[in-house]
Amino acid sequence: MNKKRASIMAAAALAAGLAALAQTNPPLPPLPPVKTADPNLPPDAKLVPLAVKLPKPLFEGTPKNIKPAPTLEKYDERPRPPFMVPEGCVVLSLNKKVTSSDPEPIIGELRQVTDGDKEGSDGSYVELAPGKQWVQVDLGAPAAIYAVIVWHYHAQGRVYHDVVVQVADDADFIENVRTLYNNDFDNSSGLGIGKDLEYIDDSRGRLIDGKGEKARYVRCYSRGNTSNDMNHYIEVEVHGKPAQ
Ligand SMILES: [Ca+2]
Repeated sequence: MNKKRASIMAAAALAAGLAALAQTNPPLPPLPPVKTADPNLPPDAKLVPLAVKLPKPLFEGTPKNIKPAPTLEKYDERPRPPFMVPEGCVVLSLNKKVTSSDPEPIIGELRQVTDGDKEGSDGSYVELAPGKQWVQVDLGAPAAIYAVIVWHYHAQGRVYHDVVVQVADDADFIENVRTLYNNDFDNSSGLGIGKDLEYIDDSRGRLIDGKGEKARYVRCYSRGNTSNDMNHYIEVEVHGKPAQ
């Protein structure tokens, strides 16, 4: 094969490759709205999209350092779909009292978990000891909870393990404990087998449906992550309506 013919064939192969790429990767449509699964919503309830202020993203594209797994949700770069909740939801957690299984964090202070700063940079996250740890927000009074949004860490793609989010009537989590989210698929944290998927944390945080559960306390568990054994929290934001 002469040089000219080889270069024509290479160009044709490249064009065919690009065409195939364009065909297999059409722009994805926006994700449709998701409604809260509150079982007590009246059928005529007026729902509005939950307003969430997001921090600056610190990475783009699907993180390459995380291997796909059947227990891991496929990463989707598209904006989070509108989350539809009853009118009148507000942020209930701002500057509310935070306690933890690790009362003296390695980095940062517990109050940062509810200070409204969700940025991914150093200085905005709290680092807790390795292993199973939790942070807990006291809303100060019972409220109907419609969303718990958790930002663990988003300077780099990471999966936090055994993410369990619970609400309860009492600070010790003995009375009327309800689980909103649990992705501990092998019960390594001992809170029961979770059916939710693991996920890659990013600047959007993880929005967990509160389903209108009435509670005063919100507790978020984790047990290390794909980069190290530590536990990190940037912000836990609870949205809902103060109980009537
Ligand atoms: Ca914060």
